Amino acid sequence: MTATTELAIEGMTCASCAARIEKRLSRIDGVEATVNYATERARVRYPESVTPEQLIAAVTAAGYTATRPP
Ligand code: 9UX
Repeated sequence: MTATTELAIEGMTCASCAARIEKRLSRIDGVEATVNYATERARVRYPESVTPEQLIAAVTAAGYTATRPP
C-alpha cells in the first residue's frame, strides 16, 4: 500500500531547487515526488515503510523547509 501527501515547501529560489528536492525525496525507497516550484508544493507518494516525518526530514536535509498542510 502507498499513501500520498502534500507538503508545503519553503526556501526554493529557482526552478532547479524543485528538481533537487524531487531527487532527494526519490532516494528514499519507494518514494515518488513531484515538486511544483510555482505553487511551492510537493506531491509525494510513499510506501507504508516510510513516515511523513521522514519525508520532511529529507527536505530539511536538502536545505529547505517542509510542512504538512492540515
Ligand atoms: Mo537554484 Mo536552488 O540555482 O538550491 S537550485 S537556488
